[in-house]
Amino acid sequence: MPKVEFKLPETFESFGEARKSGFLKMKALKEKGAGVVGVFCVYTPLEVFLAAGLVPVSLCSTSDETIPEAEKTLPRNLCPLIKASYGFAVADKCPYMYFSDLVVGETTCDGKKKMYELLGQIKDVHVLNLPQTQSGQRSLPFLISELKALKDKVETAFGVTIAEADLTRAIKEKNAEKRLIKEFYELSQMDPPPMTGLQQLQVLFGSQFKFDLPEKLADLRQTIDDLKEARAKGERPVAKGAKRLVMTGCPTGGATEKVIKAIEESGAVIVAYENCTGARQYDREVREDGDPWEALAEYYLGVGCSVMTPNPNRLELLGRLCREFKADGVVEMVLQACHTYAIETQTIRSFLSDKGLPFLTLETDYSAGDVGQLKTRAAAFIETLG
Ligand code: BJ8
Repeated sequence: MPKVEFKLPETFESFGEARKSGFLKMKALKEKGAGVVGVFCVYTPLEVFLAAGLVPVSLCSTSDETIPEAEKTLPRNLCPLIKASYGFAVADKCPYMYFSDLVVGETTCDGKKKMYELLGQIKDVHVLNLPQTQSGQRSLPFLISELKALKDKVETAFGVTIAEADLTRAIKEKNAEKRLIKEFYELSQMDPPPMTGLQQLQVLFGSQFKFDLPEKLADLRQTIDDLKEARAKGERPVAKGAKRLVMTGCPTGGATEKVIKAIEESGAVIVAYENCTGARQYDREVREDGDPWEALAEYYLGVGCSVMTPNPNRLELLGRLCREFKADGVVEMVLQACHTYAIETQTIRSFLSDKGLPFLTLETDYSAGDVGQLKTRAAAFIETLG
């Protein structure tokens, strides 16, 4: 992307630094007696922990730092996200894991399921069982009962009681956060967008490590306002005419920023993330009326992840993002050895081909070894967009 002079709003930096500065904030929270729950996946219902007055946190899983440690136990030919998650735990290098009183895993892909068994030998791990399909009559009641089993576990582990009113309050709080994050990333519907895809990702990723909700909401609001003001003053961080791409696939952030950099250094811009770090997590809200356990189960059952079969919700969201963000094409990132996303690529390819949207899929891991190849492939794809 051609270099354009642009002064970043200061709040952007606070999001970029959030994961690191969050370590100290978490330490301070623990010293005040806070209960901490470590999580890995977007299927984990954070509302349950918030309702119990606990602090949920995303555990370290996005760097290759501890993969050699993990490979002493796990097979090398395994998704880097799973190896990194386990490696950080056994090497005791993730402060968030260290501070977690309870870790909640989920039965998403096979690799994670089996890794949680090993993790259970060093931490208190509760596994949330998920149905494998969103369709049919049995999935919703199954998930409701699993959410209630999680409630029981939390109540026992932390000596608390979760009343329905607490859960409804937590649902409303999370919905307010989702609305604001959506308002933030939807700014990139502008042409040209008011931020690069890397800047957008850093806010999305960093927002997971701000634990004080009112402070997080205030920072998000400030970031939105600053971006609008900068735009009104004529700031243009993205060149007019840059090809607009939607990202899809496995979770992005940390080591996989290399994929975003390869694309944006080749002249295109990522306008939206369908991935878990983005719209897959923030596009919808949990219903605020009726039974909160049912509402929660409906919401989580609707997450469009490739571990579900079939997975129509991913197609619906991806198609909508492409329309709303006026995409010129779609790039998918698949982590090495992630079978569900790698196979679902075929469905995505034919879905986008029917819409006449160019599609590139990039398989990668957390190492820096393929940066040159990623750049070559991204540049060649962007050139075909005209
Ligand atoms: S809701 S995308 S965070 S499962 S670990 S499936 S990359 S082989 S992370 Fe995920 Fe939840 Fe779905 Fe989102 Fe593949 Fe690796 Fe498995 Fe992975």
